[in-house]
Amino acid sequence: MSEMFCFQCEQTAGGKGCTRMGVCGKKPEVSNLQDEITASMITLARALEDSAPCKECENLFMDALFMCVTNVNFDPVPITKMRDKIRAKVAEHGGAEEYKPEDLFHGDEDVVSLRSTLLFGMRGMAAYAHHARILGKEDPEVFAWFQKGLKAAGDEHSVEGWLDLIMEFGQINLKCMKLLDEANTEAYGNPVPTEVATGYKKGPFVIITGHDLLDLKMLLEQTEGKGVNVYTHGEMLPAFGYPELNKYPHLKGNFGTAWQNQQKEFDGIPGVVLYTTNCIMPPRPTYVDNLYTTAEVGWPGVKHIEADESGYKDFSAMIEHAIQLGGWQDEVEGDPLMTGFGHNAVLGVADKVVNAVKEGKIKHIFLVGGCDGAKLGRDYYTEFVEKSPKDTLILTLACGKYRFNHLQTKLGDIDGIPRLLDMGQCNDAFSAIEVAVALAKVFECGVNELPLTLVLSWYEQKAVCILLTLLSLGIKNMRLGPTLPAFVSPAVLNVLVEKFDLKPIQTADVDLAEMLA
Ligand code: SF4
Ligand code: SF3
Repeated sequence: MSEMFCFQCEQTAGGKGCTRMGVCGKKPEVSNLQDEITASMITLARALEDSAPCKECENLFMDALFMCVTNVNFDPVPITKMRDKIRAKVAEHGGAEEYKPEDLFHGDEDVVSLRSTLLFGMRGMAAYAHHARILGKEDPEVFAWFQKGLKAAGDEHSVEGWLDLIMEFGQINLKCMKLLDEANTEAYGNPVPTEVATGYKKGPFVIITGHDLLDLKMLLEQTEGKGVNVYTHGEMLPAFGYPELNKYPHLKGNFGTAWQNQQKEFDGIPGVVLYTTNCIMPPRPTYVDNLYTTAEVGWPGVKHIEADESGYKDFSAMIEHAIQLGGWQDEVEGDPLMTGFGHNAVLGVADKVVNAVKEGKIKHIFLVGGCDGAKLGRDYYTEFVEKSPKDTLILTLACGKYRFNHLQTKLGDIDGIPRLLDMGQCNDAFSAIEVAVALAKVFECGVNELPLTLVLSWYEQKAVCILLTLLSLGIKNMRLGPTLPAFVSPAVLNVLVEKFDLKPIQTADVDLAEMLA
């Protein structure tokens, strides 16, 4: 009898499922609570079926789904609280047939696969919806879909019915990413190509990681004039592209690389770290006391900062802590990185790109994007970019870029267009879609006819929702790695291969040769 079952991320045990303890550090208690949360949400969605949309329930769905994303929350206390809140809502609305945690894994392999795909995708979208909502952006269709999707996840469907539902979800997630793009660009301006310092300066500091730009904005405001520097980490790097965030001189640079290196990079640091979303890893004793979490993130015993009624977060105790720790006593200068190539910046030079394609100076465009992770097989992405011919452009996004963003200078440019263009965080897959659609218009063809190939890396559920959006747009011939999701059954994979030519990555040499043939 296994103590838990979770197979939602790429590092799942043995490529099948974590049954005794999560490879990520998730304990059975937390995994089982997350299943209870998911089952209770399905019961609540059933109970709400005929009632008018309930804002409170929509927010609850969103936050609870977000909380279940890999590497977000490992603390049974807030997770139990969340479960009880949902159960109280179920009791308030009453009358629905109870959906039980074991029902999540009930049915044949393909049904479990399809149900899990939908639920995991929704977890990813919930994170994006959360970021949009705190910036005041809401799309009723997106928010109402949490209830619709959860209710549907508890229903029976044919395989075709499940696939239709998953494709519908992909389109809703596209709307959600658009909403977040609007929220970010309206709040902080359109990203502009920006050079980002790496290494660090003398003095006290806060490192901010995760994906939440509003947390960064509040942190920058509250550290202003206090002699405390702020560094981005992981998925926060693209913040430098936004004029309204980059205008603060004490936003000094980017520290470290992608999430899986944090235990090494944060070891013994003389400053504090704020986690705004995933990915938090089991902290080492050498830095655990310097950590803070906020929003849906949690780790047992790590200090948590809540927003007040108006959304304001008081970071003063954390900033004071950073001052007391004293910060770095020396300076280290690393090679700069470039970011800020969002859709506005890329489409701003669209004429140049189009001409270079027409003149044969750009033969192919690759989107090499997605999550990073600990697996050795992820060197594929470094090798792929290193070996990509000089007449190819590489768009990238999300934390997988740390596999090759240090190669920026070496990769060079084509007629002044840098060959490597960092479009931003994972949700900025929206930017890549905008660019692809615009290019298809200019060349009067479909996106699949463009000299463009998507080479994706996945780890957690945000990558799942993005993949579903790309499939729902009919994008074919994508490569996915480093391994295929354990929750995709062989029969479901067959459908994806037949319908969309989705392929697992092979070797960089073989894939490049195939794509450029
Ligand atoms: Fe295992 Fe991933 Fe689930 Fe963690 S999130 S328990 S590593 S499958
Ligand atoms: Fe990375 Fe955790 Fe997915 Fe936003 S920070 S992409 S893994």
